Amino acid sequence: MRTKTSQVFGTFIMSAILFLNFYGNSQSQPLFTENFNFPVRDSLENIGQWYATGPSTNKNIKVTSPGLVYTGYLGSGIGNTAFFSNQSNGDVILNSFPTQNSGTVYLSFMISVDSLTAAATEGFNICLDEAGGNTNFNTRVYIKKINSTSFNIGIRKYDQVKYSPAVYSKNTTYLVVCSYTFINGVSNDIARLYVSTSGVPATEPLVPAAADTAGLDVDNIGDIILNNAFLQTGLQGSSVKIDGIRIGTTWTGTLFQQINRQLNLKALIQGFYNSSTGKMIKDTVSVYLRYNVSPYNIADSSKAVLDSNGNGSFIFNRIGNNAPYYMIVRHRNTIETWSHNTLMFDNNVLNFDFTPSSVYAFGSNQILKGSKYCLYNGDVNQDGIVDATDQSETDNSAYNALTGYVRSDVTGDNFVDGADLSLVENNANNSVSIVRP
Ligand SMILES: [Ca+2]
Ligand SMILES: [Ca+2]
Ligand SMILES: [Ca+2]
Ligand SMILES: [Ca+2]
Repeated sequence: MRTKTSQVFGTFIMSAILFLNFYGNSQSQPLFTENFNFPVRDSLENIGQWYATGPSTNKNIKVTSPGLVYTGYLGSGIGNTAFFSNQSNGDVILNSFPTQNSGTVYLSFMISVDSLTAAATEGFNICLDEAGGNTNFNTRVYIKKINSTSFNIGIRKYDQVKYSPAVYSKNTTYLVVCSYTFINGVSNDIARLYVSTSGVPATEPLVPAAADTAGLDVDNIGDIILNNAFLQTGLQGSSVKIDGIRIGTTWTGTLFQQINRQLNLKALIQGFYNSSTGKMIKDTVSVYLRYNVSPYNIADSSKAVLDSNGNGSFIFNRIGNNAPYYMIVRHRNTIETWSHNTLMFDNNVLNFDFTPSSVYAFGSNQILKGSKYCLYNGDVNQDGIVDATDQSETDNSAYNALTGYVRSDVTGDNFVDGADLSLVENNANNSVSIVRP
């Protein structure tokens, strides 16, 4: 009996631990992140799933460079930032995330107020909102001008603003966390505000900077709104930057967990691929995501192994969905190869296969082996071209019968010999080199 009881109890404990692990992990990944990790734009509309709600005007929320920096924050120093000029009839734009109607929704971001005009009073540039067509602009984070260089920060759940007494300065980047907690019962949900001037609190502070329960509760939260309209904000003509937006359902998940966006890539490396067996010698490659305009800044990178079928999964978490990037493959002796066009993650996933046609590489820069297109290799010194320098290094390595994981092994068999030299010579004769925009 005793044994049986402890077994049952043990099984229960294990199940509980497994359940908590699974539940904990699935709960902790953020619902939404936005680092504005794409080129400077005159309007934030129509990229990254941001779109205008209400009339679209030329009083845009812009994307400007550089992004905001706040030491220790996951959203710090990535890409660019949203810039608000607080115009008359300015744009109101919206993005969506999985709808929540219980627990707490956390929203964190960096904010820098760069100017406060003579006419400015108090207003807001960011808030949460009900999912779908209902707009109630809940959980607004307010700025109230004290004078031209200082301000207060407040929170408004639904119809009145509660300010923290702390005084903040312009041209300084602060970390703001606000939250909305659903509570059973009528008109009792709570919106809370936390502001950090340095560091990122590891756990939710016991006392918020300000909190508000006044007014109606919302049915759910599923949208985030950015607001450039001073008729609603009262910050007319003032300059504000907001960056590194993160939304989640726990404090630690929002501030310390990543959304993993996964590229499922298939690519074959010329010398590593055997067209008679249809298999490739597996090896590590790096994938870079670059902006779609010159100078094609690197937005993110990831390293993984391409397996014997040429398949690999690469995780990114600095970029977002529905923004265009060139995808670039690099490998110890492969010619850097760019995707034929820009690509976008959708719902945190991107699938891409270079092998069915040469055209999937920019400039059709691939070579056919059997029925598959492969990335050219032989660029031993990784300078972007296969030429006499690569030949010379491979020749030396072959002469010395070099073994192991070396860059002049372009066939991937951990040995440098005539086969490697032959491939490098062929590609050098054909002046194989990077083709890129
Ligand atoms: Ca940014
Ligand atoms: Ca309630
Ligand atoms: Ca070279
Ligand atoms: Ca070899």
